[in-house]
Amino acid sequence: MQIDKKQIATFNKNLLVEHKENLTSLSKKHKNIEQVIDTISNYNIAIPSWALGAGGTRFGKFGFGGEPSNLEQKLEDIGVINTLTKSANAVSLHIPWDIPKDAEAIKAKAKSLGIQFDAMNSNTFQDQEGQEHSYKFGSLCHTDKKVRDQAVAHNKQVIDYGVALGSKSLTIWLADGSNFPGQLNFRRAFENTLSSLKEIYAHLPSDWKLFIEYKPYEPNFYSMVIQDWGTSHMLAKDLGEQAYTLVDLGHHLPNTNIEHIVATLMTRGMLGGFHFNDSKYGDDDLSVGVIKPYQLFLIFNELVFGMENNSSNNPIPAWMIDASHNLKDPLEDLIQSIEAIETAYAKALLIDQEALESAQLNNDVVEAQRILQDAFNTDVKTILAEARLRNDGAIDPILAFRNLEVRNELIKERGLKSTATGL
Ligand code: PSV
Ligand code: MN
Ligand code: MN
Repeated sequence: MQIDKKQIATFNKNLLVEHKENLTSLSKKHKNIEQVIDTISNYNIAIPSWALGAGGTRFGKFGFGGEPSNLEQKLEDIGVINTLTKSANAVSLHIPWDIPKDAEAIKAKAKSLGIQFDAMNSNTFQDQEGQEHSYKFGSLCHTDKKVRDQAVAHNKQVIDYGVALGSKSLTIWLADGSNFPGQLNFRRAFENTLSSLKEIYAHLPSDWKLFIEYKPYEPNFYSMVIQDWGTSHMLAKDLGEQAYTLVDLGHHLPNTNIEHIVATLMTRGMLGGFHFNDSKYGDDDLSVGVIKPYQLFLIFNELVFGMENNSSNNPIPAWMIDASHNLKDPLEDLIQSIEAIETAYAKALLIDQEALESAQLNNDVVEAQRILQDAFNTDVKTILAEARLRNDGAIDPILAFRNLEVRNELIKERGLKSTATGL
């Protein structure tokens, strides 16, 4: 299914007058509104190929019907999200769930939909059919060199798939760790992981980046080999200039100050990418912004500051959503996540950085808080809508999705029982 410009323009018509009125009144209140609209209208977030079906839980999956059952259909779904939001022009693929059997054809399909290939993801946390060695006791960290070699070879193959598609980065998330004290020698596991990563890194084309995720627990509940940003940072430093730390919001223990981690990594030019999600308890259990929107705003405050004061040459981070679960329509869910990310970004862009710096230099704590909260409490819906409108997107993408009956159309096209690969 594809939505065309005309359908969106017809949908927008009814909302246009009110939208323009809102924009005029907002422009009177904020002097840098044009700049914020411009930044948001150029902002894109990659969609994970594993979040387009019902999933995200190891318990029940309750299908929606019309799920994409191959990579081409996944690209079409991202095309729908992008046509509505104009903020999702990239896909992040997971191998072997989404092996591009005919890379040229997949590339052409993606191009026709205006979609690029963001970071590739490898999978050494599940055993695949026909695989010689098991990852039951780890992959890159494994005590047995044969298992490590197999996991390294898989990652190299993922890079090769990515090269064929025009991707420029590989994200590695490892489930490696231990469930019981004594099971694993921490130092040996770390060294094995480092030497495996070195082999993968050696296979990386010179214009690629390697992103290393960290996670404190799950699926291992006693120790994870790459448990925190410090470990990821150490590994990246040992590998070389093309390796970076990737921050996944859900991969922190409760109350961790993630914005502080972001600032610290950017100080050293080591923040490579982001996985957005939200959680009440842990990992990527919920859509972005549903639990801690203020935290997300504070993170974006650091990102905005870091991108504007970039003496460490931190690259623009790779932005990606990493959340999926089994209640909402996955496409509506992703649209809501995109809106939450852009809301936090737009609010952070409204912060009066000069005033904040002066409050900080004067140790005026009350004023600093007021500046942040003034920006946070601004309603930026109109800014987001205007950014979309200027790119021929929908003023209200969820409403458009529903008015155009996208899910019904997908069910008509693909049937009620189609299911997507993924978590
Ligand atoms: C598992 O925690 C996980 O959510 C990681 O964050 C990865 O990025 C993702 O799965 C896909 O492998
Ligand atoms: Mn992740
Ligand atoms: Mn995760």
